[in-house]
Amino acid sequence: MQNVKINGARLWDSLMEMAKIGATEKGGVCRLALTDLDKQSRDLFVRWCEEAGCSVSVDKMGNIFARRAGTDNSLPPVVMGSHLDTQPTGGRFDGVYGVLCGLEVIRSLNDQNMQTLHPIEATVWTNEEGSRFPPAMVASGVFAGVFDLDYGLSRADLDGKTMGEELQRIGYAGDLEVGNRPFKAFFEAHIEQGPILENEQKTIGVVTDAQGQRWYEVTLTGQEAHAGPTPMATRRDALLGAARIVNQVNKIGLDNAPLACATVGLLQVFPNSRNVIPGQVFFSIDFRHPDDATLSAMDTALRQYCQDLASELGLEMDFKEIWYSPPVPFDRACVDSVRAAASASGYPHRDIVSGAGHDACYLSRVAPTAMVFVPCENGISHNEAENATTEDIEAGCNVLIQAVLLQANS
Ligand code: HGY
Ligand code: MN
Ligand code: MN
Repeated sequence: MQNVKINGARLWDSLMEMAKIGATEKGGVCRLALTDLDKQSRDLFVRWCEEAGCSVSVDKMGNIFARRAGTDNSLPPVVMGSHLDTQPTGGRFDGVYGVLCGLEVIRSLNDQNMQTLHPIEATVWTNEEGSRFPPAMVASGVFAGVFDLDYGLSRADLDGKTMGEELQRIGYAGDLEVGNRPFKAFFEAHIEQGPILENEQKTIGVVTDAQGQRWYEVTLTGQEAHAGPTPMATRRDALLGAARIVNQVNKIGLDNAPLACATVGLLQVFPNSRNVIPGQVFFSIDFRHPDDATLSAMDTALRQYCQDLASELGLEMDFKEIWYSPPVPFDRACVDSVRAAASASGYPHRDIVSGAGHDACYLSRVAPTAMVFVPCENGISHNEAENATTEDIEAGCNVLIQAVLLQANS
C-alpha cells in the first residue's frame, strides 16, 4: 500500500456542486436519465475531467470515459465509475459519489505527481437507474454484451421517447463502439443504500457479491363500468386484481425472508376516475434475492398466483418478465485489494452483499470488478433525505485510490 490520500474537502465540494443540478426542495436530486439536467451534469463532469488533464471519449450508449495516461498506454486501463442519473426522488450521493470519486482519484494523483503503469479512467454509465428507461443498468449491460446496441438504444420511456433519440438530443450519442475494450480492473464506490454499515459502525463495506433481480410488467384488463349501478358480482375490476397481486408480491417476499425483497413501485390505473370501475391497470414488480434458485422459486410462485387470480376475477392479463440480472460474485483479487486498502487505512470494515444493482454487476462480466461501500444515514436512499458524512465520503475514496493503485501498478 502507498500512503496516498485524497482531498476529502474537494470531493465533498464537487458532490455539493453537482447536487445543484436537479436539486429538489427537500434537499434531494431529480436528474432522470438523458434529460437536460443529465446533460448538464455530464457537461460539468467532462469539463472537470478535461481541467484535470484527461482525454474524454463517449460511446454510442453515451458512456463517458475520462482517461489519465499511464507510463505504458498499451496496457488496459484500471477503470472507476458509476452513474449520474437519479431516481425522481433521488439523493445527492447515489451514483454520483462513485463518479466523482473517480475524478478525485485522478485529481489527487495529479496533485502528488504520481504516475501509474496502467492508464486509469473515470467513467459515467448511462441510465443505471432504469427509472425513466427500464430496465436498469442498460448501458453497462450493452458494454458487457448482455444487451445488443439496438436493444439499448430502443429502450423507451412512458412517453415513447427512446434512449437513442434522447442521446442524440442532448449531444451524447458518441461515436465510440460500445464494449470490446479490455479493462485491467473496474472499481465502483457507492453508498450502501441500506442500514448494515451504519448499524455496525463500519466505515467501509467490502462488497463480495450483489443480489439477483427479476423485473416484471403486468397489464390487467377488466371492464370500465359505472361505480353506481353495476352489481358487485358482475364487475371485472382491474384494480382489485392489481391490489391482490400487490399483496401477494409482498407475501412472496416475506415467505422468503430474511433475504428476499419484493416491491411494486409503479402503478397506473385507467381511466383513473373516482366513479368508474377501473378497466385497466399497468404495474411493475421488482423481485430480488442473493440466491438464484430462491429467486426462480419466487418467480414460479408469482406466475402461478397471477394466472389463477386473473381467471378468478375474469381479467385478461399480459404478464412480461422484462429483466433478469443473476446474482453476481465480484472478483476475489479485486475484493481483496479493497479489503487490504481498508485495513491498511485503519478503517473499520466488513464484507457485505449489495442489495442494490450497480453498473459493476454487468462490468464484472468483462473485467475483474469490485465495489467499495460507505454508510448512508439511517440506511436511506432513493429518497431526497439521502445523506452521508464527510468523513465516510473521504474514507471510501481513500480506499478506492489504494485499491486502484494496487491494480494500476501491477
Ligand atoms: O435498483 C437498483 O438496485 C439500482 O438502484 N438501480
Ligand atoms: Mn446507484
Ligand atoms: Mn439507485
